Amino acid sequence: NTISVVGLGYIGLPTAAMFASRKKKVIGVDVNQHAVDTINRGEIHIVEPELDMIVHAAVKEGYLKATLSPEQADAFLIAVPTPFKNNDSQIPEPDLTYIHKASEAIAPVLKKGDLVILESTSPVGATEQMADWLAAARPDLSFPQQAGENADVNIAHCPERVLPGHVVRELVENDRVIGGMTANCSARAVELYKNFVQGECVITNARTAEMAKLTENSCRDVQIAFANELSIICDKLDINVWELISLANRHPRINILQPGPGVGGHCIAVDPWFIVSKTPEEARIIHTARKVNDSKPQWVIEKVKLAVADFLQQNPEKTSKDVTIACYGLAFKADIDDLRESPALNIAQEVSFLHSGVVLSVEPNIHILPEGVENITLCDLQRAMETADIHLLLVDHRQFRSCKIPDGLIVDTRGIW
Ligand code: SAJ
Repeated sequence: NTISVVGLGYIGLPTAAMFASRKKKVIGVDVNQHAVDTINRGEIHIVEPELDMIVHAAVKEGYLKATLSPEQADAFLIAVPTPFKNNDSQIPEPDLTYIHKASEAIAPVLKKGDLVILESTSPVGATEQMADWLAAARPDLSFPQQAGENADVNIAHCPERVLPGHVVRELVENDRVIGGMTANCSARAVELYKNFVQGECVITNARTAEMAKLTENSCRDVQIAFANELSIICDKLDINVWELISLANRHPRINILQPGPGVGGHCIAVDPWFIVSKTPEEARIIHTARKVNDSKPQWVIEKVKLAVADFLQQNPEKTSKDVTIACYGLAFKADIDDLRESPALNIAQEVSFLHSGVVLSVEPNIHILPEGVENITLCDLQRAMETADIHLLLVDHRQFRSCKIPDGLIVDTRGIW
């Protein structure tokens, strides 16, 4: 049987490659011509360890091909983005346009007996919504929301839960949550994933599967918010928050996470809003956690302003134009090169914008800044350490953990210096 994966990004492409590596015929579909061409040459357009070799072999052996428009298959996996709507609402709302477009794209080639799986992280109800879109486009076929177990097409939600940088291993080893719209939908989805998943495939319904994924990332966001709030409280009370946390974590039932400059990436800072926008009255802790984490960068910027004021008080012959600030780390977390939704990058840009003196940024994982990233002057670690008056540590990259602590005023958002 043939499997079609719609959306060949960070999740879709590795998933397509895993099926193909198990000698399944896979048709990858993407709207991006560049992605399609790159994959058909046996190359990849994203950064993920080990993936290039798997895609190369799958394309060469003829198990994987990419196209712009869907073709007939027996199973369709939808792995498209679910961003926010572009409105000014206080509570960002999920935008299901890509799921809608993917449903309309596959509808013409759907046939009786097919399985459609939604993998994109989605608000509760999105799988039922997708089923309604498919039903509207194909009135000649029956779907589980009308026909239950007698439906012509089976539908399930199986959220991805892999950690960027470890996708190839985690796709195989992680347990999968399988939320079918009916028992038969779940059973068919399990059978499909068992082609390469060695973890357990645990069955539930579609709504619970949607909520499970959002819950995992919201739980982490709330825990990080607790650590970030503690860091602000401790700063006021003149207590070292990292010492405090390591002491509290000696309790057998306490495990506090680490404070930082804010929460970044395209998952933890996004998914909790999918819960808050659905249930704004009820989701109080989840909403507050988002606000606590989102306000942390501003707090860090205020700390930098105070450091500049301290420096000028100690060096009355200087003005703020004479003060050099070095920012250490731009990525959204340690030891990666991903700048998307990075609080470190935002802070470094804002400091460069506000400060009248020189602002240098050190990012050992990036040699050339991606297009569109402005207000950043890259500098090597050694030179930044030697020339800056104020050192702002934003990411706990291994290079910063192992170097000597610089002289001068330090604002350390990660507690490693
Ligand atoms: N962070 C802290 N303090 C901590 C831990 C993290 O400030 O103690 C910050 C990081 O610096 C980063 C952000 O949180 O800015 C998120 O990093 P992360 O490592 O917690 O998570 P992601 O975004 O790389 O991946 C998460 C994972 N989810 C969970 O761990 C529950 C991953 O398994 C998911 O597949 C992924 O989201 C996703 O795609 O949803």
